[in-house]
Amino acid sequence: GTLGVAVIGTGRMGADHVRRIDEVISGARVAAVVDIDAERVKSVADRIEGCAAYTDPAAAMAAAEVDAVLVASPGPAHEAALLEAFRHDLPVLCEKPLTPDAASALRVLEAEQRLGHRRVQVGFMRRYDPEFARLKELLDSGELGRPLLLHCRHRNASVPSFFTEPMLVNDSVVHEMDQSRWLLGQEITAVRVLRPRPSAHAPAGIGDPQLVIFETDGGVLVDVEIFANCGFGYQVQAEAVCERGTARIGESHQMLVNRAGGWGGEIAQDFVARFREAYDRQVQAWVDATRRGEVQGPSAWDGYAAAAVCEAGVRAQATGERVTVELAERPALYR
Ligand code: ISE
Repeated sequence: GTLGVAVIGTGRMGADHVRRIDEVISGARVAAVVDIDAERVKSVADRIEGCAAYTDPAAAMAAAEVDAVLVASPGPAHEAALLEAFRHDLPVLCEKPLTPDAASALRVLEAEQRLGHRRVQVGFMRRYDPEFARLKELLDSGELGRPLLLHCRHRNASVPSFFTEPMLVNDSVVHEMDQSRWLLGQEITAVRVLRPRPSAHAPAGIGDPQLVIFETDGGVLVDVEIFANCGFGYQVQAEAVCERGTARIGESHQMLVNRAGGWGGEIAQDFVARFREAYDRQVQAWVDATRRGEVQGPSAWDGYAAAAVCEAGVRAQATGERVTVELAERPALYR
């Protein structure tokens, strides 16, 4: 039957997932919404037929109508929500990050292994973006030979006032960590952060932009331009440089407009717009797999590996030094 989903967190991302499940996705419905803001969560629930409002995730997960959980609360609240979902043995789509640091991510891994089966898909939605999926297919084909370099650009038009310099790594570049691991099928072994003279428009307390360099266990060098306040739009681009050719994504100009005296295209202004199709495909794939009793996509191990690289990245950012990444042994459940 239809999957009853409890969405935890009705902020920017959670509210967009509520809309997506209610209006776009087939096979699921929003059976419950959870937020500490009682007013906000009630106003969200009131707009959806048969949806109950909660301020306590545990109460929502205990409800008979809830078959699965989508965690879209702030990163520090993810561990408690995931452990509670495991207590009810519920499938979870957990927005990135799995958890903000390696130690808490390992606690989630250990708890999931005690269940004896995977329950978590992590919301690294770029894997579901058509352009990234095509790039992965091309690299996997071996047609261009071995990847040597991966150039990435991650530009935000602007970031919220609460954004901090470590969030550039933990909240933004975390996507390039997962996409690099996924595209290359390799682990990240070291991180460096280099800084140009900051933009005059850099947000307070943030050296903006920054250049983050990953080394991988396959010998590839990844460079990531992270630009929090580029001012002109939201752009995510990647170029793989291989032995026999290169492949570049994120350049598509959907619509070119000619008008008096000139021509031009549009640029998305935020990630919700730029990755709308990726989010739709990610959540639909999660609902379909869950209804088949399967778990697919980025696992809690991928969430842990990203958390470990984030910790190294924040240290590299603060010290200006090359910081190595030490990962725990990869458990059998995630091989
Ligand atoms: C945000 O949290 C995201 O996940 C977006 O994908 C990213 O582009 C943005 O920089 C983050 O703040």
